[in-house]
Amino acid sequence: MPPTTNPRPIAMLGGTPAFLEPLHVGRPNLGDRTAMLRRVNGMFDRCRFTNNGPLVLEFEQKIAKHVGVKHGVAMCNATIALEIAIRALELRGEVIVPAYTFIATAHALQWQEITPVFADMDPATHNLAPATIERLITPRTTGIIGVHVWGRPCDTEAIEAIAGKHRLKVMYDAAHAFGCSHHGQMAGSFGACEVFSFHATKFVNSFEGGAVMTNDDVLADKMRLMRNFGFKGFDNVIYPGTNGKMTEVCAAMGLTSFEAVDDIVAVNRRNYEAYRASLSGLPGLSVIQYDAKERNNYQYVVAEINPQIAPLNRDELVAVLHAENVLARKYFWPGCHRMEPYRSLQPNAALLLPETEKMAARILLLPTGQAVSVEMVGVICGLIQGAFQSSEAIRAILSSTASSAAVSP
Ligand code: T4K
Repeated sequence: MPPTTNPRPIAMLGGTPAFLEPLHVGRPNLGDRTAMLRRVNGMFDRCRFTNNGPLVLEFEQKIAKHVGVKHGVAMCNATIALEIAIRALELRGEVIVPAYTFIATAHALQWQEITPVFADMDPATHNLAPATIERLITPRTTGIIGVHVWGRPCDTEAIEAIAGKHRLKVMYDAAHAFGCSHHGQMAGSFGACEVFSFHATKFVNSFEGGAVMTNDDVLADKMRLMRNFGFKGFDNVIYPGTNGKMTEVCAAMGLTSFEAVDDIVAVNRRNYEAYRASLSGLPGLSVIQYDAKERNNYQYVVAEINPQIAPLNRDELVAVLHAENVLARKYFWPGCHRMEPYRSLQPNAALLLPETEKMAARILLLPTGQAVSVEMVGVICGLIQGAFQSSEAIRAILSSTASSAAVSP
Protein backbone atom coordinates (compact mmCIF):
# COMPACT_ATOMS: atom_id res chain seq x y z
CA MET A 1 0.00 0.00 0.00
CA PRO A 2 2.53 2.65 -1.06
CA PRO A 3 1.86 6.29 -0.27
CA THR A 4 1.92 8.75 -3.12
CA THR A 5 4.64 11.36 -3.03
CA ASN A 6 4.71 13.89 -0.21
CA PRO A 7 4.46 16.89 0.23
CA ARG A 8 1.22 17.13 -1.69
CA PRO A 9 -2.09 18.97 -1.58
CA ILE A 10 -4.42 17.26 0.81
CA ALA A 11 -7.25 15.29 -0.81
CA MET A 12 -10.05 17.37 0.66
CA LEU A 13 -8.53 20.44 -1.02
CA GLY A 14 -8.25 18.81 -4.44
CA GLY A 15 -5.25 16.49 -4.10
CA THR A 16 -5.32 12.75 -4.70
CA PRO A 17 -5.68 10.50 -1.63
CA ALA A 18 -2.36 9.80 0.09
CA PHE A 19 -3.04 6.05 0.14
CA LEU A 20 -4.28 4.05 -2.80
CA GLU A 21 -6.16 1.60 -0.58
CA PRO A 22 -7.88 2.14 2.77
CA LEU A 23 -5.61 2.00 5.79
CA HIS A 24 -7.58 0.51 8.66
CA VAL A 25 -7.50 0.63 12.43
CA GLY A 26 -7.68 -3.07 13.23
CA ARG A 27 -5.98 -4.64 10.22
CA PRO A 28 -5.13 -8.16 11.47
CA ASN A 29 -1.55 -9.05 12.37
CA LEU A 30 -0.35 -12.26 10.75
CA GLY A 31 1.81 -14.87 12.41
CA ASP A 32 3.95 -17.44 10.60
CA ARG A 33 1.75 -18.73 7.77
CA THR A 34 3.69 -22.00 7.46
CA ALA A 35 3.23 -22.77 11.15
CA MET A 36 -0.48 -21.98 10.81
CA LEU A 37 -0.90 -24.28 7.81
CA ARG A 38 0.98 -27.06 9.63
CA ARG A 39 -1.48 -26.78 12.50
CA VAL A 40 -4.46 -26.78 10.13
CA ASN A 41 -3.11 -29.87 8.36
CA GLY A 42 -2.79 -31.61 11.73
CA MET A 43 -6.36 -30.67 12.48
CA PHE A 44 -7.53 -32.26 9.18
CA ASP A 45 -5.47 -35.38 9.89
CA ARG A 46 -7.08 -35.73 13.31
CA CYS A 47 -10.53 -34.85 12.00
CA ARG A 48 -11.11 -32.98 15.23
CA PHE A 49 -12.61 -29.58 14.42
CA THR A 50 -14.18 -28.42 17.68
CA ASN A 51 -15.48 -29.47 21.14
CA ASN A 52 -12.37 -28.99 23.26
CA GLY A 53 -9.83 -30.36 20.84
CA PRO A 54 -6.05 -30.46 21.43
CA LEU A 55 -5.32 -27.06 19.87
CA VAL A 56 -7.87 -25.36 22.13
CA LEU A 57 -6.37 -27.09 25.17
CA GLU A 58 -2.86 -26.02 24.14
CA PHE A 59 -4.03 -22.43 23.57
CA GLU A 60 -5.72 -22.35 26.98
CA GLN A 61 -2.59 -23.64 28.73
CA LYS A 62 -0.31 -21.17 26.96
CA ILE A 63 -2.39 -18.08 27.69
CA ALA A 64 -2.95 -19.12 31.33
CA LYS A 65 0.82 -19.55 31.80
CA HIS A 66 1.51 -16.20 30.11
CA VAL A 67 -0.89 -14.41 32.46
CA GLY A 68 0.04 -16.46 35.52
CA VAL A 69 -3.42 -17.81 36.38
CA LYS A 70 -4.72 -21.34 36.84
CA HIS A 71 -7.40 -21.32 34.17
CA GLY A 72 -7.92 -19.93 30.69
CA VAL A 73 -11.34 -20.93 29.40
CA ALA A 74 -11.35 -20.33 25.64
CA MET A 75 -14.57 -19.20 23.97
CA CYS A 76 -15.88 -18.36 20.51
CA ASN A 77 -15.56 -14.60 21.14
CA ALA A 78 -15.23 -12.16 24.02
CA THR A 79 -18.89 -11.12 23.98
CA ILE A 80 -20.08 -14.66 24.71
CA ALA A 81 -17.19 -15.02 27.18
CA LEU A 82 -18.45 -11.91 29.02
CA GLU A 83 -21.99 -13.31 29.09
CA ILE A 84 -20.85 -16.66 30.42
CA ALA A 85 -18.60 -15.05 33.05
CA ILE A 86 -21.43 -12.73 34.15
CA ARG A 87 -23.79 -15.69 34.48
CA ALA A 88 -21.25 -17.91 36.21
CA LEU A 89 -20.62 -15.15 38.76
CA GLU A 90 -24.41 -14.96 39.30
CA LEU A 91 -24.58 -11.23 38.67
CA ARG A 92 -28.12 -9.94 38.42
CA GLY A 93 -30.19 -6.76 38.96
CA GLU A 94 -27.80 -3.89 38.21
CA VAL A 95 -24.11 -3.94 37.38
CA ILE A 96 -21.92 -0.83 37.17
CA VAL A 97 -19.90 -0.46 33.96
CA PRO A 98 -18.17 2.46 32.27
CA ALA A 99 -20.19 4.21 29.56
CA TYR A 100 -16.94 4.63 27.66
CA THR A 101 -16.40 1.12 26.30
CA PHE A 102 -17.24 -0.99 23.28
CA ILE A 103 -20.96 -1.72 23.23
CA ALA A 104 -20.36 -5.45 23.89
CA THR A 105 -19.63 -4.75 27.57
CA ALA A 106 -23.09 -3.27 28.09
CA HIS A 107 -24.89 -5.70 25.78
CA ALA A 108 -23.45 -8.72 27.59
CA LEU A 109 -25.42 -7.56 30.64
CA GLN A 110 -28.57 -6.37 28.88
CA TRP A 111 -28.78 -9.63 26.92
CA GLN A 112 -29.24 -11.35 30.30
CA GLU A 113 -31.77 -8.83 31.56
CA ILE A 114 -29.26 -7.21 33.87
CA THR A 115 -29.26 -3.39 33.82
CA PRO A 116 -25.92 -1.83 32.94
CA VAL A 117 -25.55 1.27 35.10
CA PHE A 118 -23.14 3.66 33.43
CA ALA A 119 -20.32 5.26 35.38
CA ASP A 120 -18.14 8.10 34.16
CA MET A 121 -14.56 7.85 32.94
CA ASP A 122 -11.38 9.30 34.33
CA PRO A 123 -10.17 11.63 31.55
CA ALA A 124 -6.55 10.95 32.49
CA THR A 125 -6.82 7.18 31.90
CA HIS A 126 -10.05 6.78 29.85
CA ASN A 127 -10.99 4.07 32.39
CA LEU A 128 -13.88 3.79 34.84
CA ALA A 129 -13.44 6.57 37.42
CA PRO A 130 -13.65 4.91 40.86
CA ALA A 131 -14.89 8.16 42.43
CA THR A 132 -18.08 7.96 40.35
CA ILE A 133 -19.04 4.42 41.39
CA GLU A 134 -20.46 4.71 44.90
CA ARG A 135 -23.27 7.13 44.05
CA LEU A 136 -24.58 4.56 41.54
CA ILE A 137 -24.86 1.68 44.04
CA THR A 138 -28.44 0.68 44.92
CA PRO A 139 -29.91 -2.35 46.73
CA ARG A 140 -30.13 -4.03 43.29
CA THR A 141 -26.42 -3.65 42.49
CA THR A 142 -24.54 -6.96 42.42
CA GLY A 143 -21.27 -6.17 40.70
CA ILE A 144 -18.81 -3.92 38.88
CA ILE A 145 -17.21 -4.60 35.52
CA GLY A 146 -14.09 -2.54 34.91
CA VAL A 147 -12.71 -2.24 31.38
CA HIS A 148 -8.96 -1.89 30.71
CA VAL A 149 -9.48 0.59 27.87
CA TRP A 150 -6.66 0.54 25.26
CA GLY A 151 -4.89 -2.05 27.44
CA ARG A 152 -4.17 0.46 30.21
CA PRO A 153 -5.39 -1.36 33.34
CA CYS A 154 -8.08 0.13 35.56
CA ASP A 155 -7.46 1.27 39.09
CA THR A 156 -8.16 -2.24 40.36
CA GLU A 157 -7.25 -1.39 43.96
CA ALA A 158 -9.82 1.42 44.22
CA ILE A 159 -12.53 -0.55 42.39
CA GLU A 160 -12.02 -3.61 44.55
CA ALA A 161 -11.97 -1.56 47.77
CA ILE A 162 -15.40 -0.10 46.89
CA ALA A 163 -16.68 -3.53 45.91
CA GLY A 164 -15.44 -5.03 49.19
CA LYS A 165 -17.18 -2.31 51.21
CA HIS A 166 -20.51 -2.95 49.46
CA ARG A 167 -20.12 -6.76 48.97
CA LEU A 168 -20.14 -6.53 45.21
CA LYS A 169 -18.44 -8.90 42.78
CA VAL A 170 -15.78 -7.56 40.41
CA MET A 171 -14.75 -8.78 37.01
CA TYR A 172 -12.90 -7.06 34.17
CA ASP A 173 -13.41 -6.71 30.46
CA ALA A 174 -9.78 -7.10 29.42
CA ALA A 175 -10.56 -7.33 25.70
CA HIS A 176 -7.72 -4.87 24.93
CA ALA A 177 -5.28 -5.92 27.62
CA PHE A 178 -3.68 -9.23 26.68
CA GLY A 179 0.05 -8.84 27.36
CA CYS A 180 -0.35 -5.77 29.62
CA SER A 181 0.55 -5.46 33.29
CA HIS A 182 -0.54 -3.44 36.31
CA HIS A 183 2.07 -2.94 39.07
CA GLY A 184 3.95 -5.80 37.42
CA GLN A 185 1.00 -8.21 37.59
CA MET A 186 -0.46 -9.34 34.28
CA ALA A 187 -3.93 -8.21 33.22
CA GLY A 188 -6.10 -11.32 33.24
CA SER A 189 -5.31 -12.05 36.88
CA PHE A 190 -7.42 -9.38 38.65
CA GLY A 191 -10.91 -9.61 40.15
CA ALA A 192 -12.97 -12.79 40.15
CA CYS A 193 -12.17 -13.25 36.46
CA GLU A 194 -11.15 -11.31 33.36
CA VAL A 195 -12.15 -11.62 29.72
CA PHE A 196 -9.77 -11.30 26.77
CA SER A 197 -10.76 -10.84 23.14
CA PHE A 198 -8.83 -12.55 20.37
CA HIS A 199 -10.92 -11.00 17.61
CA ALA A 200 -9.16 -10.50 14.24
CA THR A 201 -8.67 -6.80 15.04
CA LYS A 202 -6.88 -7.52 18.33
CA PHE A 203 -3.09 -7.64 18.37
CA VAL A 204 -3.12 -11.37 19.17
CA ASN A 205 -5.98 -12.95 17.26
CA SER A 206 -7.69 -16.25 16.69
CA PHE A 207 -9.91 -14.94 13.83
CA GLU A 208 -12.78 -14.80 16.35
CA GLY A 209 -12.16 -15.77 19.95
CA GLY A 210 -12.08 -14.87 23.60
CA ALA A 211 -11.17 -16.39 26.94
CA VAL A 212 -12.09 -16.03 30.58
CA MET A 213 -9.10 -16.12 32.91
CA THR A 214 -9.47 -17.05 36.57
CA ASN A 215 -7.78 -18.65 39.56
CA ASP A 216 -11.13 -19.94 40.83
CA ASP A 217 -11.46 -23.71 40.17
CA VAL A 218 -15.22 -23.77 40.79
CA LEU A 219 -15.87 -20.80 38.52
CA ALA A 220 -13.70 -22.29 35.76
CA ASP A 221 -15.55 -25.63 35.93
CA LYS A 222 -18.89 -23.85 35.81
CA MET A 223 -17.87 -21.81 32.74
CA ARG A 224 -16.57 -24.92 30.95
CA LEU A 225 -19.99 -26.52 31.48
CA MET A 226 -21.82 -23.39 30.38
CA ARG A 227 -19.90 -23.01 27.12
CA ASN A 228 -20.83 -26.60 26.17
CA PHE A 229 -24.64 -26.67 26.69
CA GLY A 230 -24.17 -27.77 30.32
CA PHE A 231 -22.97 -31.27 29.36
CA LYS A 232 -21.08 -33.18 32.04
CA GLY A 233 -20.14 -36.32 30.12
CA PHE A 234 -22.23 -38.09 27.49
CA ASP A 235 -25.98 -37.44 27.60
CA ASN A 236 -25.83 -35.76 31.01
CA VAL A 237 -26.85 -32.11 31.10
CA ILE A 238 -26.57 -30.52 34.53
CA TYR A 239 -26.84 -26.83 33.65
CA PRO A 240 -28.66 -24.57 31.18
CA GLY A 241 -25.64 -23.80 29.04
CA THR A 242 -25.04 -22.28 25.64
CA ASN A 243 -22.58 -22.89 22.84
CA GLY A 244 -19.52 -20.74 23.51
CA LYS A 245 -16.81 -23.11 22.30
CA MET A 246 -13.71 -22.04 20.41
CA THR A 247 -13.05 -24.08 17.27
CA GLU A 248 -9.77 -25.81 16.48
CA VAL A 249 -9.02 -23.63 13.48
CA CYS A 250 -9.42 -20.54 15.67
CA ALA A 251 -7.12 -22.04 18.29
CA ALA A 252 -4.59 -22.81 15.52
CA MET A 253 -4.61 -19.11 14.61
CA GLY A 254 -4.50 -18.11 18.28
CA LEU A 255 -1.41 -20.27 18.89
CA THR A 256 0.28 -18.99 15.74
CA SER A 257 -0.49 -15.40 16.65
CA PHE A 258 0.65 -15.95 20.25
CA GLU A 259 4.01 -17.24 19.00
CA ALA A 260 4.48 -13.90 17.20
CA VAL A 261 3.52 -11.78 20.21
CA ASP A 262 6.97 -10.27 20.80
CA ASP A 263 7.37 -9.28 17.15
CA ILE A 264 3.90 -7.73 17.02
CA VAL A 265 4.46 -5.73 20.22
CA ALA A 266 7.79 -4.49 18.81
CA VAL A 267 6.08 -3.27 15.63
CA ASN A 268 3.25 -1.66 17.59
CA ARG A 269 5.73 0.07 19.89
CA ARG A 270 7.83 1.29 16.97
CA ASN A 271 4.75 2.83 15.32
CA TYR A 272 3.45 4.29 18.57
CA GLU A 273 6.79 6.00 19.24
CA ALA A 274 6.96 7.29 15.65
CA TYR A 275 3.48 8.80 15.98
CA ARG A 276 4.30 10.37 19.33
CA ALA A 277 7.55 11.85 18.05
CA SER A 278 5.96 13.30 14.89
CA LEU A 279 2.79 14.62 16.50
CA SER A 280 4.34 16.11 19.64
CA GLY A 281 4.04 19.87 19.71
CA LEU A 282 0.95 20.07 17.51
CA PRO A 283 -1.50 22.47 19.20
CA GLY A 284 -4.32 20.75 21.06
CA LEU A 285 -3.33 17.23 19.99
CA SER A 286 -1.79 14.67 22.33
CA VAL A 287 -1.14 10.95 21.91
CA ILE A 288 -1.95 8.98 25.07
CA GLN A 289 0.96 7.50 26.99
CA TYR A 290 1.61 3.96 28.08
CA ASP A 291 3.44 3.50 31.39
CA ALA A 292 6.98 2.45 30.40
CA LYS A 293 7.42 0.66 33.74
CA GLU A 294 4.65 -1.80 32.80
CA ARG A 295 4.21 -4.34 30.02
CA ASN A 296 2.12 -2.87 27.20
CA ASN A 297 0.92 -4.23 23.89
CA TYR A 298 0.77 -0.76 22.24
CA GLN A 299 -2.04 -2.04 19.99
CA TYR A 300 -3.89 1.26 19.92
CA VAL A 301 -2.51 4.65 18.92
CA VAL A 302 -4.97 7.03 20.55
CA ALA A 303 -4.96 10.78 20.02
CA GLU A 304 -6.96 13.36 21.99
CA ILE A 305 -7.94 16.54 20.24
CA ASN A 306 -8.86 19.49 22.39
CA PRO A 307 -11.23 21.58 20.23
CA GLN A 308 -10.52 24.70 22.28
CA ILE A 309 -6.86 24.66 21.18
CA ALA A 310 -6.51 22.55 18.02
CA PRO A 311 -7.21 24.26 14.66
CA LEU A 312 -9.58 21.40 13.71
CA ASN A 313 -11.83 19.38 15.96
CA ARG A 314 -11.81 15.56 16.07
CA ASP A 315 -14.64 15.08 13.55
CA GLU A 316 -13.09 17.53 11.09
CA LEU A 317 -9.77 15.72 11.32
CA VAL A 318 -11.46 12.34 10.81
CA ALA A 319 -13.11 13.71 7.64
CA VAL A 320 -9.73 14.91 6.35
CA LEU A 321 -8.07 11.55 7.06
CA HIS A 322 -10.89 9.51 5.52
CA ALA A 323 -10.56 11.52 2.32
CA GLU A 324 -6.92 10.36 2.28
CA ASN A 325 -7.96 6.71 2.76
CA VAL A 326 -6.72 6.76 6.36
CA LEU A 327 -9.73 5.26 8.15
CA ALA A 328 -9.13 6.73 11.60
CA ARG A 329 -11.80 5.64 14.09
CA LYS A 330 -13.82 7.46 16.75
CA TYR A 331 -14.01 4.60 19.30
CA PHE A 332 -16.14 4.63 21.54
CA TRP A 333 -18.17 7.59 20.37
CA PRO A 334 -20.89 8.46 21.35
CA GLY A 335 -20.63 6.24 24.47
CA CYS A 336 -22.82 3.24 25.28
CA HIS A 337 -25.41 5.43 27.02
CA ARG A 338 -26.15 7.14 23.69
CA MET A 339 -26.73 3.88 21.81
CA GLU A 340 -29.88 1.77 21.81
CA PRO A 341 -31.48 0.43 23.87
CA TYR A 342 -29.77 2.47 26.59
CA ARG A 343 -30.49 5.85 24.98
CA SER A 344 -34.22 5.12 25.28
CA LEU A 345 -34.14 3.19 28.55
CA GLN A 346 -31.89 5.66 30.40
CA PRO A 347 -32.52 9.03 28.70
CA ASN A 348 -30.91 11.05 31.51
CA ALA A 349 -27.75 8.98 31.87
CA ALA A 350 -25.60 11.66 30.23
CA LEU A 351 -26.20 14.02 33.16
CA LEU A 352 -23.91 11.86 35.30
CA LEU A 353 -21.32 11.33 32.56
CA PRO A 354 -19.71 14.72 31.87
CA GLU A 355 -16.19 13.38 31.23
CA THR A 356 -17.45 10.62 28.93
CA GLU A 357 -19.49 13.17 26.99
CA LYS A 358 -16.48 15.44 26.61
CA MET A 359 -13.83 12.82 25.82
CA ALA A 360 -15.94 10.70 23.46
CA ALA A 361 -15.97 13.75 21.16
CA ARG A 362 -12.19 14.19 21.36
CA ILE A 363 -10.69 10.74 20.85
CA LEU A 364 -9.32 9.45 17.58
CA LEU A 365 -7.57 6.15 16.80
CA LEU A 366 -4.90 5.94 14.13
CA PRO A 367 -3.86 2.88 12.10
CA THR A 368 -1.02 0.73 13.42
CA GLY A 369 0.10 -2.91 13.51
CA GLN A 370 2.07 -4.93 10.99
CA ALA A 371 0.23 -3.39 8.01
CA VAL A 372 1.62 0.05 8.87
CA SER A 373 5.28 1.02 8.29
CA VAL A 374 7.16 3.90 9.89
CA GLU A 375 7.10 5.62 6.50
CA MET A 376 3.30 5.39 6.45
CA VAL A 377 3.18 6.82 9.97
CA GLY A 378 5.28 9.70 8.65
CA VAL A 379 2.81 10.33 5.81
CA ILE A 380 -0.18 10.21 8.19
CA CYS A 381 1.47 12.64 10.60
CA GLY A 382 2.34 14.91 7.65
CA LEU A 383 -1.33 14.88 6.66
CA ILE A 384 -2.39 15.91 10.16
CA GLN A 385 0.19 18.71 10.25
CA GLY A 386 -0.89 19.87 6.78
CA ALA A 387 -4.55 19.75 7.79
CA PHE A 388 -3.89 21.90 10.86
CA GLN A 389 -2.08 24.42 8.64
CA SER A 390 -4.98 24.51 6.16
CA SER A 391 -7.72 24.45 8.77
CA GLU A 392 -9.64 27.47 7.45
CA ALA A 393 -9.92 26.09 3.91
CA ILE A 394 -10.93 22.68 5.29
CA ARG A 395 -13.61 24.18 7.52
CA ALA A 396 -14.98 26.12 4.54
CA ILE A 397 -15.21 22.93 2.44
CA LEU A 398 -16.81 20.96 5.27
CA SER A 399 -19.41 23.63 5.98
CA SER A 400 -20.31 23.99 2.29
CA THR A 401 -20.69 20.17 2.04
CA ALA A 402 -22.86 20.19 5.17
CA SER A 403 -25.10 22.98 3.86
CA SER A 404 -25.56 21.34 0.45
CA ALA A 405 -26.43 18.05 2.21
CA ALA A 406 -28.98 19.97 4.31
CA VAL A 407 -30.81 21.33 1.24
CA SER A 408 -30.72 18.15 -0.88
CA PRO A 409 -33.94 16.06 -0.76
N1 T4K B 1 -15.07 -5.44 25.06
C1 T4K B 1 -14.33 -4.49 24.48
C2 T4K B 1 -13.77 -3.39 25.34
C3 T4K B 1 -14.06 -4.53 23.10
O1 T4K B 1 -13.34 -3.55 22.51
C4 T4K B 1 -14.59 -5.59 22.35
C5 T4K B 1 -14.38 -5.64 20.92
C6 T4K B 1 -15.35 -6.58 23.01
C7 T4K B 1 -15.56 -6.47 24.37
C8 T4K B 1 -15.95 -7.73 22.27
O2 T4K B 1 -14.97 -8.58 21.73
P1 T4K B 1 -15.36 -9.67 20.59
O3 T4K B 1 -16.71 -10.25 20.93
O4 T4K B 1 -15.36 -8.93 19.27
O5 T4K B 1 -14.26 -10.71 20.70
C9 T4K B 1 -14.06 -3.91 16.22
C10 T4K B 1 -14.01 -5.37 16.59
O6 T4K B 1 -14.92 -6.13 15.82
C11 T4K B 1 -14.26 -5.59 18.05
O7 T4K B 1 -13.80 -6.90 18.34
C12 T4K B 1 -13.49 -4.61 18.90
N2 T4K B 1 -13.80 -4.72 20.31
C13 T4K B 1 -13.81 -3.20 18.47
C14 T4K B 1 -13.02 -2.19 19.26
O8 T4K B 1 -13.44 -3.06 17.11
P2 T4K B 1 -15.76 -2.69 14.66
O9 T4K B 1 -17.22 -2.84 14.49
O10 T4K B 1 -15.21 -1.33 14.76
O11 T4K B 1 -14.97 -3.56 13.58
P3 T4K B 1 -14.78 -3.35 12.03
O12 T4K B 1 -15.50 -4.45 11.34
O13 T4K B 1 -15.08 -1.95 11.65
O14 T4K B 1 -13.22 -3.64 11.88
C15 T4K B 1 -12.25 -2.63 12.02
C16 T4K B 1 -11.43 -2.56 10.73
O15 T4K B 1 -10.50 -3.63 10.71
C17 T4K B 1 -12.25 -2.69 9.47
O16 T4K B 1 -12.55 -1.42 8.99
C18 T4K B 1 -11.35 -3.43 8.51
C19 T4K B 1 -10.31 -4.09 9.38
N3 T4K B 1 -10.42 -5.54 9.36
C20 T4K B 1 -11.35 -6.15 10.16
C21 T4K B 1 -11.48 -7.50 10.14
C22 T4K B 1 -12.48 -8.17 11.03
C23 T4K B 1 -9.65 -6.26 8.49
O17 T4K B 1 -8.84 -5.70 7.74
N4 T4K B 1 -9.77 -7.62 8.48
C24 T4K B 1 -10.66 -8.28 9.27
O18 T4K B 1 -10.73 -9.52 9.23
O19 T4K B 1 -15.39 -3.53 15.98
